[in-house]
Amino acid sequence: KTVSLIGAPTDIGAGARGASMGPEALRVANIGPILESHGLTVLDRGNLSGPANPWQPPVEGYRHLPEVVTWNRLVHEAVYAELSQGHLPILLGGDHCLGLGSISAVARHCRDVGKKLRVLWLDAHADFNTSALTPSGNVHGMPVACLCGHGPQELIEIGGKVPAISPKWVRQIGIRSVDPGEKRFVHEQGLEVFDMRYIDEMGMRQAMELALATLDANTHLHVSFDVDFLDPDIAPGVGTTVPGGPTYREAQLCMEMIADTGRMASLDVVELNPALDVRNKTAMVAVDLIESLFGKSTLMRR
Ligand code: DIR
Ligand code: MN
Ligand code: MN
Ligand code: MN
Repeated sequence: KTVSLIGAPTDIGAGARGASMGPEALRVANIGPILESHGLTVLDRGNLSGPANPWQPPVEGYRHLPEVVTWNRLVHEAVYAELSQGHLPILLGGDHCLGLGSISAVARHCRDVGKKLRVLWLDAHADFNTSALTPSGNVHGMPVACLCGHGPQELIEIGGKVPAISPKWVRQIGIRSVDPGEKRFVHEQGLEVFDMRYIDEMGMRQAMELALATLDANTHLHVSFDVDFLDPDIAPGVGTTVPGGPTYREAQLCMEMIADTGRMASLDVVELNPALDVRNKTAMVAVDLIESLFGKSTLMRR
């Protein structure tokens, strides 16, 4: 199996600067060699090059919309090209607005080849804001809504078809911060959310069993891993920490259960912010969890 690393060094959609350094921090944490040690062929495609962050206030509910569109077009084309070659793309973000470019490319690929798509959204946040609902104007809080067709025209039509995905294809895990208007919209659109209350009561195992139910041999599983999914104790290097996230063990189980399906065919690793990290430990825990996503396990299992 061949995986392609695509660096997207930008914080264009975030509320804090520094996620632009994410790709390099993941490389410093040895993401490439570690994946190779699991028998994968790794192609590091280097970094995309896009507009600088002008660090301006929101305009009509969006910060940096033209630059966000440019970055997402670049990501879309890069991810689509890798999928077309039969490679498994790993997007190294960058902030989570880039999930729009990445997942719209995955959806387009699935239409090409007649596959079903399932999106696992591992995050502290639902990322389901619109310009009318957002408290910040930061587009990293909007990619799921945009993918489902709720967003500015130039952003939602990047993958051609609008909407790129249906809310029915999404499973969110680890959610613990949803803005008031966003909360209503999540319910209205029927997103399936396994929030921290659910994980507290039922456990990560039950959450993942349900989130991964009904995958079949024709399903393309996309994992969008916002590093702020993790508890800030183990992952301080993100722009928007939210207390009460999955522990190291819960996160490992989550990743191992995804690996067990054998269906993961694309991955985003986003929101890592080395400027806020401690000796690169968040990058290292992210790479450790990515190893589990690709099948690292303590013993062989039957
Ligand atoms: C907040 C924070 N919901 C917003 N969002 C995210 O600004 O829309 N932080 N995604 O990482
Ligand atoms: Mn996110
Ligand atoms: Mn988040
Ligand atoms: Mn495929």
